[in-house]
Amino acid sequence: MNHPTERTRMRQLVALLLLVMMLVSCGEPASGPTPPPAAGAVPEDSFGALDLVTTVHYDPPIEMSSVAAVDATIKFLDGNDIHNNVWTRAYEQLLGIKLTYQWVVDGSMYGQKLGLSVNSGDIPDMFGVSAAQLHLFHEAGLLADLTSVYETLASAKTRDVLTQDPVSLKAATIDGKLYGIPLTDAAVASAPLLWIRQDWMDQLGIDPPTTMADALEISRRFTEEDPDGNGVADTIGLCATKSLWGAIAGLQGFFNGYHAYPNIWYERDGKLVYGSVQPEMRSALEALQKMYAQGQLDPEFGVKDINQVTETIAQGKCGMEFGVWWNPYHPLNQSQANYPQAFWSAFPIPSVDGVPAKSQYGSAIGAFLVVRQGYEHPEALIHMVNFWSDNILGSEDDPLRNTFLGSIETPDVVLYKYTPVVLWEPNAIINDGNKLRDALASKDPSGLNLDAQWRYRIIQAYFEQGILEAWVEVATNGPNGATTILEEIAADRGQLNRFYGVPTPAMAEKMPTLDPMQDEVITKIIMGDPLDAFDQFVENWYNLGGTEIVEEVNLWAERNQ
Ligand SMILES: [Ca+2]
Repeated sequence: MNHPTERTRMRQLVALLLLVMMLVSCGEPASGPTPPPAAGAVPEDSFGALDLVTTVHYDPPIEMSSVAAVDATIKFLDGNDIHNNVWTRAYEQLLGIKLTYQWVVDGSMYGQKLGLSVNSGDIPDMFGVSAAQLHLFHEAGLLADLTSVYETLASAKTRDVLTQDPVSLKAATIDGKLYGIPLTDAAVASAPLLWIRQDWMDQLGIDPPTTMADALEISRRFTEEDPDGNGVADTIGLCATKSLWGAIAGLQGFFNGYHAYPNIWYERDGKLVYGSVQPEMRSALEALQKMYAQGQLDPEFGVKDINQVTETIAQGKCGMEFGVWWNPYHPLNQSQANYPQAFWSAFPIPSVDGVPAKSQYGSAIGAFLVVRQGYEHPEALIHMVNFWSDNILGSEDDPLRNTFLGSIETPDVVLYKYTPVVLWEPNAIINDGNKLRDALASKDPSGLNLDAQWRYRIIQAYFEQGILEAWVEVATNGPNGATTILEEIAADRGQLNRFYGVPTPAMAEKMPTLDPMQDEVITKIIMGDPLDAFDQFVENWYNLGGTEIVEEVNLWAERNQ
């Protein structure tokens, strides 16, 4: 056993590391002190000392104009700004591309400002667009066809990252031609899992759930059998928010246990159907209604927002929630802060029958990089993407990562925010978790990058020194952690939203009415309205525009196979 003061120091260190990593992984700049200013102006870049891969060097250099969204929270090292930073210098020195920004605005103003620029004919050579803008600008004939430059110049790693998510290139393809580079991210990260208070299960001698019947029984026992042992009936089985859906205490994971997929489109009998109006919804609603009637949901869930549910979790009153893989970082960490033994374990969504349940998720593609029609070097964008993919993605080289992404010692300076060319690997969370687990199993962290080595130390601190705060890293990336479930979901236990286009005309017009109608009916049924209200809702949904939306979505699917 360690000396108490040493344990305290270790506990503080773990808390600090978790905080720092959370800031880094969220990309949220910290509000901490700014680093001491460096002497002189812009520090010398040490590109020559790095083992960098490039696929072009324009000589003489070419010009490329762009536009940038830079929020007030983004910090720069001394002497740097958006026009002169490690990324602009790397593009110029290493690739021969002089990247300049015609204007720079706050992220919230970007879409509007871009629309004004384009309308006035002032179109940058390369820029970021939303899915709607991609289609709009394409229809106006403003965008370069990137099909052949992508096919001939994209590096193996670029192709890999752009095909890990099967819909990302499709989302940038119009009439068979590629008009943008999708800015990829981890789609599976939004897939729901079931989080359960492991310490309560242990207290009551409960085995892990495999069926929804098991999950419902756990909910009942958490409500009726005083799992926190305080002699008061003050706990509920399942947390939910008034908004019903979301990454924290959302109910979509519960519905998935009944093979129901609210709010997404999936294939059934050769057609795309809307999950919210399928018959499987009814059995899930029936189960939730029963749980509510028996006090297993918060009686006031219909008015509680995410902050109030977070408070319920922090107070140690809630035993289960359907959420995403990172929930231990927030908000589940708060129950451990108040109850040191609190430990939440992730489980795959249990199934109502013998068929494994699938977690629903949607494409993570929200934006694309495009090139102006008529720009002399459309291929330059592909070389910039290659530079990112070949050097940054999967790199275990700490000096390289520190140079281009940011150093963990100055977490408020997030260097990759200075370039528009940022693609994350859809499978990175899974791969990183597996590397970490391999290192833990062999007790050999030497092959891990700095960030992973810190995670390794945090998990070791939990098992070897009993530092309970470290449970969050154990529950996510430790043995049997949440990221192992993401791997199953990515393989064959996921239900991907098959509609990834811009909203169809009827969708744009009718969904703003249909969505609130749906949520109101669901909330009321859970709180006791007759189940027949669901059948009435389905009829209304089709009559009030749903029929038209289904037709349009299936026409879209035929054109986008
Ligand atoms: Ca109690």
